[in-house]
Amino acid sequence: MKIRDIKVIVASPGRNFVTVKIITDEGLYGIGDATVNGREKAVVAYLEEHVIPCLIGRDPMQIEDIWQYLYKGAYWRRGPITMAAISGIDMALWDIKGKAANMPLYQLLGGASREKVLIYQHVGGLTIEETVEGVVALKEAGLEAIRAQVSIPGLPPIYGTGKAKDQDSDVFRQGLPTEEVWATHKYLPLVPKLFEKLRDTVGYDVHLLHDVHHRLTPIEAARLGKDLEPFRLFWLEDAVPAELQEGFRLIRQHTTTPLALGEIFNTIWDCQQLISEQLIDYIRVTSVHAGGVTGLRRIFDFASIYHVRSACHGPMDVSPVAMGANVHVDRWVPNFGIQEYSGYTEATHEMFPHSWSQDKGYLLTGEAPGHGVDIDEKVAAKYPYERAYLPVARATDGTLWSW
Ligand code: EZ4
Ligand code: CO
Repeated sequence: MKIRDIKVIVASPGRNFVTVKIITDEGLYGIGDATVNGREKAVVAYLEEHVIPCLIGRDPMQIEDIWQYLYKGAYWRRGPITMAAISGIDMALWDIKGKAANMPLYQLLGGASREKVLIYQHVGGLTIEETVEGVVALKEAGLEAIRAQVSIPGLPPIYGTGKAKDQDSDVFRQGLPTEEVWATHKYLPLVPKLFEKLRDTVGYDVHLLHDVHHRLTPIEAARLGKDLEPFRLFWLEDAVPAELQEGFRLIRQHTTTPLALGEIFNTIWDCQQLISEQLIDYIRVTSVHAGGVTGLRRIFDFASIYHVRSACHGPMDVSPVAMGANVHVDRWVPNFGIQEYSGYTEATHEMFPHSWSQDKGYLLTGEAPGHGVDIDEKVAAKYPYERAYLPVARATDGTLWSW
């Protein structure tokens, strides 16, 4: 079998997705996700100019060799753009191998360690009351794990907590980044109040999670983790930006609140120290950003010897294709923790027909060969690319903040 053609499809059925389609001379094809939220076209150029010409005519069964060729062979290793391109190609090749073997991906990996994959979904509110209502509703809908976020009173709504004020502004209409306002001293005492109210209302049967979006320093995160201990969080996510991995030693000395990290990591090297020193409990790398199925498998196996569990990032900008790859890895990986799932627009489901499905608080892989996700190119053509960004954050005095 030989790779005959590789297409890159960019479409925006609610948000932008970059999808790779590898077509073989035997008619089999595979699909991969290569989306980097807010930097999509950089990956398209990387693939079209630098990757695809090198792969035409190669044997698509040689997944490991192609991965190494694109990683070591580029000389310029790592980085989100390179690794998203590798991830998209890798996922599509595993899809082809699954179809050729007539086996679902989790079988190729070694078979199922579990029947279904635990997920968490998101609730955000402008007030504590609004967030509590949302959590109650999701719990009643059958969710077993829920991420809860709340806006800071007196400041405009922040990402994940409701419609931002400037979504009505010119900046938003021009597709430029919105700017959010941040105040650590107001946030730190607010979050424990939210979780106190949540535990009073829903009890301790449901898992509760919280995402800090990298906005704290280690000592501030240590304080927050300590204050949250009575409320038994499943985890505190992205407490601190982790370029300085040893920074997590400080948080760890002070709190038993479990820590999760990794949604912006690309390789095992970004989390090697965090894992080997047992500074985190969950590693949140995802197939589209950390080297595809090949990358995830390597990172999760490494994590397994240090009691660190998997928790693939799965927001709306991780496409249903990457979600398919994630769910198959989740079904296999022995040290599975949880899978994030924030749902998709109707148009996104229509554009990516998929064999995975949701059953209340779980995702099921289905039994289709490969990762079981396809792309409907006619639907994709209806939703052209639109420039869009993640927001940026500034402190109340204007200082640009981590996000
Ligand atoms: O900010 O998906 O846990 N999920 C998150 C997400 C990320 C975006 C980045 O593209 O924090 O909302
Ligand atoms: Co996050």
